[in-house]
Amino acid sequence: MSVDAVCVLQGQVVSGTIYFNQAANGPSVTVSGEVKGLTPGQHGFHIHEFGDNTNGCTSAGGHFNPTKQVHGGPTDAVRHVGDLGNVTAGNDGIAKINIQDSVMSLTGQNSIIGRSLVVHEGVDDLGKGGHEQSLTTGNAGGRAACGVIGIKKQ
Ligand SMILES: [Cu+2]
Ligand SMILES: [Zn+2]
Repeated sequence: MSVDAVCVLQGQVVSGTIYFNQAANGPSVTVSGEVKGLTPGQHGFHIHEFGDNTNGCTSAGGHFNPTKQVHGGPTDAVRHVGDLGNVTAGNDGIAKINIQDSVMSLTGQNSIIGRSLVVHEGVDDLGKGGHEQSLTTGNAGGRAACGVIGIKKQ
């Protein structure tokens, strides 16, 4: 049995639907789907700690970080579990997502189910920007849209 999850991203102008799949005991999570309404270019894309949208995307908290590391890029050894880097929108404002990640999971300690997915207004510098927020948020700016990751109906 594989595990399937889904997140409906909702913001003022940005929206999208993102799917997560992991084979039974599989080593990685496949993240796929589409985000629309973005400005062209790169946008930070992270799992945040809480599946709480009571105060909009703000109440999702910081990046999901059960291992207490500093912020990084998805291919870095040192990163938050929630760090998926950037997604890139074309001139049509659409970003097509197809990511494989072997740090986060849909089961166990690093499970992202019940947490939030956030897409940002700006670029995630992957911890390398030298800004005071680089090592916590990647200095990716405001939260353009968010949604709670839930178990998908089969
Ligand atoms: Cu974020
Ligand atoms: Zn992070």
